[in-house]
Amino acid sequence: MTNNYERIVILTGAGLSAESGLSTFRDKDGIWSKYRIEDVATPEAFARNPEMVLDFYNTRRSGAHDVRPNAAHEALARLEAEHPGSVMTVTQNIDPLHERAGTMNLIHMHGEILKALCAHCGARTAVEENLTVDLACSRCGNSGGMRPDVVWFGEMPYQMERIYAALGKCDLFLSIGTSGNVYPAAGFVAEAGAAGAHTVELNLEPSEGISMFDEAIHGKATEVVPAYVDKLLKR
Ligand code: BJW
Repeated sequence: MTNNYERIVILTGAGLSAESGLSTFRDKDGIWSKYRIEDVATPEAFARNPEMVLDFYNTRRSGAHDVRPNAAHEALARLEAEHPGSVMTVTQNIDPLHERAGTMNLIHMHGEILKALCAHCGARTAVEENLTVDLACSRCGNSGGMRPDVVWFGEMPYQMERIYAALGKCDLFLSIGTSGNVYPAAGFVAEAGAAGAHTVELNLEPSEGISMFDEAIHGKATEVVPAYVDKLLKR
């Protein structure tokens, strides 16, 4: 059998990076078991208590410096490099593990922990160190507005037009390591399915949207993703 998929779209979530040592959100010991969303992941939280929000992301940024991609990130980079058609990876993750594995055609729809966003002028800059409330923006000079470049609840995820255009044309959609709780990402399977794509979930356990997928493979990302990519590339 030949691999005749021409356009693949891959959606990834926190489960993909779990075996690299990064916490997921909704698992038993996940981030939302220790923090309340409304305290750290909304624009209102940042307006109310910027120190608390910056601390939350400063801790996660320091954890992102030395973190390494795992076998699942590497398999997806190999798929992009070796698949004869197009492969677009859309990640909800703010960590840099896809790019560290070598993925090039990548959209960080929920932003990037290693970037700062100036709420005053919209400048996006690389950031290695902690953000503080008195830090001034290198572009506009204003202080008080330097926030992590991440998409909080109630904010519009990035590059949605590009993502929906790709979903509307894809013939294979893979959803990997995401619980399917957060929209608009949770709705991508329906978009891809409506476009006629074959839809596959690869996750530790059935997600919220399991009934919408044509196929599901459950197991650890470092096991099921390389095996699936091998199968796809050998077809
Ligand atoms: C493994 C594994 C292993 C573990 N191997 N697998 C009512 C209905 C519908 C929508 C809404 C609604 N009310 C509000 C909304 C919209 C809202 C939303 O979806 N809310 C829901 C909670 C209901 N969405 C938004 O606000 C979004 N914006 C938006 O809709 O814009 C339009 C708009 C704008 C303005 C006004 C009106 C409309 C923005 C969402 C932003 C999400 N932000 C976060 C934080 C970002 C930064 C950060 O990282 O801190 O993004 S929340 C958090 O959840 C993070 C993640 O990207 C996101 C998704 O989580 P993910 O990746 O799925 O992780 P988990 O933990 O949930 O799942 C991990 C999975 O992996 C599990 O299934 C495990 O089993 C599995 N796993 N180990 C394989 N080893």
